[in-house]
Amino acid sequence: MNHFDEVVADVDVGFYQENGYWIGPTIFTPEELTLFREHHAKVVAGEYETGREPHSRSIPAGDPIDQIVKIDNSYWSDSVLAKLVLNPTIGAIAAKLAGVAGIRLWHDQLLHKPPQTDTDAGAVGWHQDWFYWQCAQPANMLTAWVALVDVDERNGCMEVVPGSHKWGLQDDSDFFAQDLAALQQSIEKSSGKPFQTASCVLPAGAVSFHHCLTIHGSRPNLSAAPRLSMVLHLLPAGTRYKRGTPADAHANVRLLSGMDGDPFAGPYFPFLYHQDGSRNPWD
Ligand SMILES: O=C(O)CCC(=O)C(=O)O
Repeated sequence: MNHFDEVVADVDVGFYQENGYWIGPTIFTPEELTLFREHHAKVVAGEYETGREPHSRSIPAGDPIDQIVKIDNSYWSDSVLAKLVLNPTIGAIAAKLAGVAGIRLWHDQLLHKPPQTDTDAGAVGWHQDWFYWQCAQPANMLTAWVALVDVDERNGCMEVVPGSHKWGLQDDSDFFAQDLAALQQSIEKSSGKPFQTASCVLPAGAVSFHHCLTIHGSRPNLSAAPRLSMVLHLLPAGTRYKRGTPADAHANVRLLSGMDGDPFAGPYFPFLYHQDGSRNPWD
C-alpha cells in the first residue's frame, strides 16, 4: 500500500467529487516549514537563489506590500520551493482525487497576504481557476493549497463554494476583484444558484485541494501577521491544448508548438507523480 492510500480514503475521494474540494492532511514538518518560510520571504524580496526570475509577480520586489503578492512559478527561482512544489505525496493524493494516473505541475503561485485592518485590498475575488485555463482540456485540473502558517477566517483563509464545480463555467471570475459581495451577487444572478461558502481552515503544513471549476476566493487578513501559502496548480497527465479559447493568451500556451491538441508535457510541466513509478521530473 502506498503512503497516500493511508491519508486519502475512498470516502475522501467521494467528498471531493461531490463537493469540489477536500481538506487534506498535514504534509510538512515544522522544520520544513521554517525553511519554506525563509525561502518564500527571499523570493518575495526578489532574492532568487537559482538566478532565474519567476514567471511573473503582481508587484515588483521592494515595493511596499499593501496588497496581496502573487508570484507565478516561484519554483524556477528557488530550489527549496521547488521541492515543496514538486512534492510526490501531494501529487499522489491529487492523482487519487482526480482519478488519473499522473499529475504534472501547471504552474505554482506563491501568495503573501499582508495584514489589512483598514482596507479590503487583501481579498481574492471569487473565481473558477479554469476560467483562466480554458486552453487546457479536459477541465479535470485541480489545485493543492499549502498553508505555511495556520490559516482561518481571521487571516483570510480560502473559502470555497461547495458543489459549484458542477455549475459549469461562469463568466464572472475575477481573482483581483475586491468587492466580494458584488461579485457574489453577479454570479448568483447568472448561475441562478445561491452562494454558500465553506472555509478551508488549515494548520501550518497542511494542504487543501479544489477542483478547477470550484468557485473560491478569500477575505482580507485581519490578523497582525501575513498569511503565507504556496499554491500548486496541477495538471492530470494527458491534458491537451485547445486552440482558440479565451485563454489562448495564457503563458503556458507559449511553451507549446501551437498545434491544437498539443499535450501539456515536457520539462515545463514536470511530474509530481505517476502511478507507474517512472516519475521523472524533467520528462
Ligand atoms: O489564497 C487564496 O485566497 C486564493 C487562492 C486561489 O485562488 C487558488 O488557490 O486557486
